[in-house]
Amino acid sequence: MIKLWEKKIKSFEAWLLVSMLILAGFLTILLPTVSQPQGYTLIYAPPRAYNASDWMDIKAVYIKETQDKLYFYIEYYAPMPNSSEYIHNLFLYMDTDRNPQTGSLAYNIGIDSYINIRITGNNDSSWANLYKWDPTANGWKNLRDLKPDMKLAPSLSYWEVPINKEDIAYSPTGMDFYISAYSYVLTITATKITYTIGSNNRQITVDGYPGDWGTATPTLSLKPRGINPPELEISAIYLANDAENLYVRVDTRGKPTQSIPTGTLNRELYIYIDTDNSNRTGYKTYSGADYYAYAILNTQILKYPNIYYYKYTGTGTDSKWQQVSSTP
Ligand SMILES: [Ca+2]
Ligand SMILES: [Ca+2]
Repeated sequence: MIKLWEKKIKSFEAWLLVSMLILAGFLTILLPTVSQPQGYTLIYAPPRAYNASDWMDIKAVYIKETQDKLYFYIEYYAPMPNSSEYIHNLFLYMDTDRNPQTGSLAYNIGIDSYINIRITGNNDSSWANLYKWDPTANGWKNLRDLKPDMKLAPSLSYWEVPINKEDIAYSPTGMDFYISAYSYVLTITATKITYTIGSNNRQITVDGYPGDWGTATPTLSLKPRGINPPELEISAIYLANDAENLYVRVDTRGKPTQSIPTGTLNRELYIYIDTDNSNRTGYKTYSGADYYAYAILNTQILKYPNIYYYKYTGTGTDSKWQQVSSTP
């Protein structure tokens, strides 16, 4: 009985240490939730990042210890939709000796090991690996495939991953860690559009308001695909030009979120343009594209839009591009 009690105290101390770098982790230990998974301790309940999408947001991180293993349990607000167009990618960095001088320094910790987990919504592409810092080679070594041991079912709203304490040289003094989580959705599949310069001459002011497009019919209308969340689904694309510019208007199914309180929401669009309408010039993989524009709208508390323009410099089969300009 006494032994058990001692063990419990020890592991409790370990959890306190583990949670040191995690904001609010210390407090939440004392406030277990009703839905807590069996045997786990809640170590982090992050603030809600993106209310528009439950499957993208992490709800809680739990940890469990046995004789030989540590288990991480990462819970989202909802399961991913069952499709290869949805992706979770997560990095769990661990400073297992709690020493910033050892390992790879990032996020203010000396990372000795990390876990990378990736899964698509229909589980057609997934991996889970444990990497360990190799001080001799000054690089990362893929130490273990964790996929066979972990729960990675796409219909679940959580991941459960065990790691051997021995693999990470875990000690009862605990560790510091940092979690970095990404969620992706493919908002439009590769789509080809033909536009003839002069077929839609317009005076367009690029301000986000569609009034100057008049009653133009879309160059391309897309069937509803039920993308979650709807604001990340493209519903129509319009093209127009004046003497100087080609204009692209992209409509989304839902109203775009203006700002999010934490984390980052990126909308990215690649437009490959075959300006001479010839497959014999440009990049053959993209129908002879001679240029491309990469547009990003980065939404945090504020918005940071930017477009980068690239010119093809390769010989047709190699992906060689040179940036020619950029504009906000
Ligand atoms: Ca370290
Ligand atoms: Ca071309």
